[in-house]
Amino acid sequence: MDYKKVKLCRICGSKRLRKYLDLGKVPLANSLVTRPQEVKKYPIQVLFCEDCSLSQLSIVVDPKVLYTNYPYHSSVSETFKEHCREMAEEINLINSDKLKTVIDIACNDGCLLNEFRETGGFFWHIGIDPSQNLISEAKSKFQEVNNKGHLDFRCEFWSKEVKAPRAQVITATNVLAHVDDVRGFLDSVYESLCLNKKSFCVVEFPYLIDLLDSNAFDTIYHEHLSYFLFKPVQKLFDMCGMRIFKVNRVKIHGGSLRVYACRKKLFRIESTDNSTGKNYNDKMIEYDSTEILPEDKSVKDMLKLEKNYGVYKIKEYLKFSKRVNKIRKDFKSLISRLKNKVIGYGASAKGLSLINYCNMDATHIPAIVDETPAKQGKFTAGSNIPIMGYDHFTVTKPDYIVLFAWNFAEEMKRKTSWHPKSGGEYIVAIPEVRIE
Ligand code: DWN
Repeated sequence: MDYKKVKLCRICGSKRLRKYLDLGKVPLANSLVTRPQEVKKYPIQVLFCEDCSLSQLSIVVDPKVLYTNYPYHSSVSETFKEHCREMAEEINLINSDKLKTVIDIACNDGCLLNEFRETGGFFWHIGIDPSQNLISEAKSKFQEVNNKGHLDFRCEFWSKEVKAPRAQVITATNVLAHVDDVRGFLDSVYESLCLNKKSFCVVEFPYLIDLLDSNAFDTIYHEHLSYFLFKPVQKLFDMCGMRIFKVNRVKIHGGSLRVYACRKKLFRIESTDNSTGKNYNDKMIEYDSTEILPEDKSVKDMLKLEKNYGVYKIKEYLKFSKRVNKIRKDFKSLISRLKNKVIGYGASAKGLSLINYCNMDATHIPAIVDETPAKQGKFTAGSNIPIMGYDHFTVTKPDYIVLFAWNFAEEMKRKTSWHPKSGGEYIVAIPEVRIE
């Protein structure tokens, strides 16, 4: 069996898990195939923890199956690159050390570390990712030793067993939601943060309130094991000896949270005997990290916002589940009506999940254009839709383009600015089915 069932909440250990969404059985979104074929399907159900309010999938697929060869390349999107640049700049403002080590967990193709290299001072940066194909590419693109520093890549899962050096900054974007043992993951972050400096980690993940607000049920698939609110995440960091001192809402991927956290206790060395010039009596003094990284107002504001939303009770989620059913019906009927006139744009995991949730295939969507070379020439899993390069637009000149990566709609419309001029239009399914 390449998956296991979830019996206890992965944050608080509660057994009180209630199902609020069932999307049937679907293939793994990113397991693209080289020719049309039947593939294995796995259940998709979401459970709500009545004790800590974490939403989580009912099963965990073996991560080696999901990530050993991973076709998603984050730097295909210019918008994501800009996002990484802004993030690196914000982090450099909080820790302006000229010499620092940054570890990027789940570094994908090295997009974020490249921005640190370009915006920071001297460095020894390390990217860690379990996907062999991505690490090989990142190494050939970026690995270097020069007079400014050393950028290094390692193929490994970040887990409680990982052996990593200490770092002033640890970043983890779009990975916490993919992890089953979240406590082991954060315990290793804790171990790797420097003891006595302004050291912190920055963790970014899709925000459940944005998912509910925009009906983004297509972002619910086997890679995303958890759907986070701020409160359970704060509890999780606390359980791992850390404290969130700042949180931002950011627009990326349809709405995410960026949390900044540090060790609750730090250490400084105090010399008790200056007369001998020796350090025998030096002492490690423990102190509270709020002295150097005080809590920002954003932390209390975020808790207040969530409380007002009513997302600590299952009622909101049951309403969401009804909205999902309507979108599935509307999308299938619109595409069935226009089926000979559409081409998809972005073979995103969310798009391929949507297609499967609506029981569609190549008779509905004849092709999907994607600019990731690793996806081109392949077929979507289960729905067997061919994935084509950008040139396919020029050949087919579709009347309608379905934006399967609605989170990058602006960028995709910019890249197809010829399209409306030829009389065509765009279709999106999120937050509701519409032609725009
Ligand atoms: O957490 C995850 C996130 C952040 O990214 C993953 N589990 C997997 C992945 O999800 P996704 O595949 O839904 O992500 P995107 O970034 O919405 O996918 C966009 C797709 O569209 C990519 O295959 C790249 C492609 N694309 C393109 O061809 N031209 C994207 C843009 C912006 C473009 O201009």
